[in-house]
Parts: sequence; C-alpha cells; structure tokens
Amino acid sequence: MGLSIGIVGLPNVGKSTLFTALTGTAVDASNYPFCTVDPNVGVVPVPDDRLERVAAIARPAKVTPAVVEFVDIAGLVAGASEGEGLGNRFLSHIRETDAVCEVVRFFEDPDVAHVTGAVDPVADVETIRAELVLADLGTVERVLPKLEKEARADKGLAPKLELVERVRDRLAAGDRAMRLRMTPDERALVADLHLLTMKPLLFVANVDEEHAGSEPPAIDGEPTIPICAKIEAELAELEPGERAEYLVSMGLTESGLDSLVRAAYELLGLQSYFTTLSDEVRAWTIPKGATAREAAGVIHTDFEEGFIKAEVVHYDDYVVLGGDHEARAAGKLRVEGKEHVIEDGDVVRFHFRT
Ligand SMILES: Nc1nc2c(ncn2[C@@H]2O[C@H](COP(=O)(O)OP(=O)(O)OP(=O)(O)O)[C@@H](O)[C@H]2O)c(=O)[nH]1
Ligand SMILES: [Mg+2]
Repeated sequence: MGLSIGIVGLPNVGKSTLFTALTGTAVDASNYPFCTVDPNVGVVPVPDDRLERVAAIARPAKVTPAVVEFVDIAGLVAGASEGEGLGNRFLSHIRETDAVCEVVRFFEDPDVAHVTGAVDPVADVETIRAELVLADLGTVERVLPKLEKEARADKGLAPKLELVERVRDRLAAGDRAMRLRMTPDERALVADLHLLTMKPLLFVANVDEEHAGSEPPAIDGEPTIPICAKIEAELAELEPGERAEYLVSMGLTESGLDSLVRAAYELLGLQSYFTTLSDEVRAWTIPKGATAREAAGVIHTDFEEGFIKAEVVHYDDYVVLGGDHEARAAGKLRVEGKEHVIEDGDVVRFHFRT
C-alpha cells in the first residue's frame, strides 16, 4: 500500500462528504452527528498528468496510478478520550496511518447543525487537539509501567524510557507529541506507540462555496487546504470532461481533492517515478531522496535485494524525445547504480537478479 491518511474532526464538519467525494464510494453522509459508525476506507488514485503523458507514448494495455488510502472515522467531541460520543472507539482505526487530515468547519449553513452551536474554527481545532493529545497520553501511560519494569532488567532500554517520559510530559502539558524535537533515531524508538499527535498533520478548511479556492490562514501554523466539500461532492458526480468546465465556472484551477493529495505528498516529502513495462505504465510513490535500490524495493523486495542497475530517463527527456528507444539514441538514457538518487517523474527500468 502507498500512503494512508486518517480523516478526523468534529461531527458534522463534512468529513464523510469529503471522503465520499474523494473515493466515489457511497458512505453515509447525512446531516446527523455520529452517522459514521464504521470506519470507511477508500483508495484514491493520485492525480498526475505526467502519468497520462507517459502512457500516451508507451501505449500500454494498462495504466496504474499511485494511490492514497483515506480512512474516514466518526466525529470526535470534547470528552471523546473519556468515552464521550463514538469517536474514541474509532481512533484505533487511524493509529497506523501515515498522516492525519483534520477537517475544520468554516462553512456557515443554518441547515447543518454545529455540535457546539456556532462555527468557530479556532475553538474546534483546540477541541480536537485536546482529544488527540489525551488519547495519546492514555496510550503512553498504559505502556510506561511495563517499560519501566523492562528497563530495570535491560539497561539498553534506558534511552527509550527516558524519551517516552519526555513525550508523556509534553502531552501532559497539552502539546502534540510532534512539538517535541526528536532525531530520526528517537522517532524510530517511539514509532511502535503509533501516537496520533506524532503524525504529520494537514488541515482542510471546509469553506462555503463562495470561498472555494481562496486561501484561509494557516491553522496552528500547519498547512491548510481550503476545500468546499459540497463542490467536491458535486464534481465527483460529473464525467471527467464536464469536471474541468465546472471548475472553470467556479473560478477554480484544480479540484480541492487534487490539491489535498498534492499537499499530502508535499507534507510527507513524497514523489513519484514511473515504470513502463511491456503491458503496464505505472506510477510509484517514494520519499524524496530515495535511491534507485530503495525505489526498486517499493515494487518488490526481490527487486531491491537482487538489484543490478537501473536505466533512467528524466521525465522531460522521455516526453520530448518520445520514449525509451529515442532517449537511448539521444544519449539521454542513463545506466545508474543502486546509490543513484531517483528524481521526481523519472522513468525507470530495473535490472535485477532473481
Ligand atoms: N453547506 C455545506 N454543507 C456541507 C458542506 N460539507 C458538508 N456539508 C453538510 O454537512 C452535513 C454533515 O456532513 P458529513 O460529511 O456527514 O459530516 P461528518 O464530519 O462526516 O460528520 P460525522 O460523521 O457525524 O462526524 C451534511 O448534511 C453535508 O451535506 C459544505 O461544504 N457546505
Ligand atoms: Mg462522517
């Protein structure tokens, strides 16, 4: 699986509306708090015009985009960490996602009830932050006694114990765990706790129709994507050809969902590369800076373990020259070793031992 993102927020802020638009899956979106009682998981193709252009040249039988998995859970309310509402039960469904997308209600609509009575993005974000922090604090306090005991027997666990205690103090002070500066090694030490507030966080401001496409202020200093879930829901019902027209009529350049997936890629430092095998052109997701060998591993561990070399054509060369053979003839197909860093959009063919 590629990237996975958990959607959180108060009830009735438009999470399921957004999710439905994203995935085209019919999940229940009605004007009723707590209508989402099952976790809903949807897989969304990553929009990428370059994939279509590569496919137009390679003419494969099949074109496979990279994907992002979204998980829609029931709304959280104040007190969720103490069992209020249904939300807390579902937090476990997003423990293993790569990132959290928090939907914040900006739209005013007298027909859609707001759990606290008034649209107040700052207060809502505060409520959700408090609940996620409390949920994490509960997790940490559950593991600490066991860890203390183990650390007494195994001195090697001392750094982990010390770190988890620091995380606990941070959470107890009301801060997200991500506010604690950690080295990559430290982050790996606490990865098994699956803390919700350690995950990269992205805000979606669910705005009124007339504010779609306008930039809301960054919430809490984090990236904020303005989306009108209602427009997205309408867009999702249209044929691809009609979508572009509708976007233009709304004064938008791309759908909110496209900007959401793009922002998530940016936030997580991800990029794509392409393979053009005889019958399939496919996009793969890798972290920026990934080596050829690591990129091969995303396809299959055999590719990584038996890596011999990679033939790499830059996306621009591939498109301008018109394919592998043409790139080779023009001296633009490079044979690279395992440490070579793959760039965004590279067209790659791996050679490996089996
Ligand atoms: N006017 C307006 N209404 C919206 C918008 N987005 C969602 N709604 C409406 O708000 C109501 C609740 O939307 P949902 O998507 O079910 O909300 P939710 O966040 O999933 O709620 P829970 O699952 O209960 O936590 C529905 O009636 C939607 O049609 C929007 O952008 N504008
Ligand atoms: Mg819902």
